[in-house]
Amino acid sequence: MEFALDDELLALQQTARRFADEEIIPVAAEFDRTGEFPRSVIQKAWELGLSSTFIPAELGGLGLSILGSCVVVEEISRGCAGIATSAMCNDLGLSPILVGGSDAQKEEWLVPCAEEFKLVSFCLSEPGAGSDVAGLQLHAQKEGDDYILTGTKAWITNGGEADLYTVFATVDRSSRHKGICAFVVPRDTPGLEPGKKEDKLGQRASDTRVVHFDGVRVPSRQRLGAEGEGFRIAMETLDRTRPMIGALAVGIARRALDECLAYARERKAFGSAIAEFQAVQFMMADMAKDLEASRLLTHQCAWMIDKGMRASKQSSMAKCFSTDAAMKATVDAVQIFGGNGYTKEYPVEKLMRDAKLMQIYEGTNQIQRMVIARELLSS
Ligand code: COS
Repeated sequence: MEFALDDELLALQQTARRFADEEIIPVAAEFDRTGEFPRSVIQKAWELGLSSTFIPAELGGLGLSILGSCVVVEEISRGCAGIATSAMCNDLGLSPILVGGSDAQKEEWLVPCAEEFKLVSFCLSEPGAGSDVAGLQLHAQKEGDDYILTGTKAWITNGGEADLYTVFATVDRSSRHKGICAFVVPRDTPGLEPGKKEDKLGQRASDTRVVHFDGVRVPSRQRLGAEGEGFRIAMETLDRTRPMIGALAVGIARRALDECLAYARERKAFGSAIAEFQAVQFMMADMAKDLEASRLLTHQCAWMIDKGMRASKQSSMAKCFSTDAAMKATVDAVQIFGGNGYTKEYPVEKLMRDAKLMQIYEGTNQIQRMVIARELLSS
């Protein structure tokens, strides 16, 4: 069994690490404060090959493995999880085309995203259907050779910034998952309107909005897969992208540990550095062991997907374990920093706010436990 990354991935990891140190960490607090969208940072990440990493090489993309994408995302997230979420959202948004698109659709939609910088959104959640995907309501009315999309999506990352949206809608609400279809919808299609930007607790550099579809006409050649295949396409997409969320969480936890190690060596109490105290050492030891376990689960899952194996259970395990571990690590990081940790002068309160979202998006950690339990009971 080989745990080492190959030379190519090590070089990409170094590029991503340098990019996080030089281009993200210096600006992360300001984007967090203003909630402004860091378009130029994400564009630069794309130019360096650190975003839209899934597009196959034969279509002009990087053709990075899921493992490779996880290595990159961990580094970017160490810089800022909000910026990492925005950059990684392109792979989430493009995955339905990879999973369910024909060769002609892949050529039509993926090649332009490899050739120039574009942002992509994945429109699955709705105001009344976040966890219950089969209950989504956005209606796709067949009219001749077109579909007319009507309804609202919610919590859409890159919702106000994307050039391209992959959208899940139902032709028949009563048939639950069997009625769902996936569509590719360019931003300039009449009737597609992003709504108000959410004012979030954390990951404030990422753009999260409702997106309205008011009679959006979409030709059936923009439907991915057959009518009714949208649910499977959404699930297989999430199986592929949840390890990336695991990697994002590892990036946050690693930053929390690095910040704590530096602070605990400097900060004095009772006449010595607080790093001398077991109470502090044990918190940092837990952070380190949980982050190693998170990375191993995440990389194993990514490796399985790259080998073409079904990995729903491992994908949910990687997402759930790593994001819970990142939450605990960042809460403990604030504790180690004490009063300082609770102020915006130090970076750890942002890590804690950023980590919280990870237990919620791409399927809450309760949904992940449901998927794991179903897989256990059905085998
Ligand atoms: N891959 C392929 N097919 C899958 C699948 C997967 N990972 N998971 C389920 N399916 C199939 C099932 O096999 C079943 O197929 P049949 O019609 O042949 O029986 C069908 O899809 C329906 O599956 P299931 O009965 O499990 O669906 P449920 O409605 O019970 O819901 C959950 C499944 C809860 C897992 C799903 O709604 C979910 O993932 N929710 C969270 C959504 C999420 O992550 N949202 C975040 C949005 S992105 S920020």
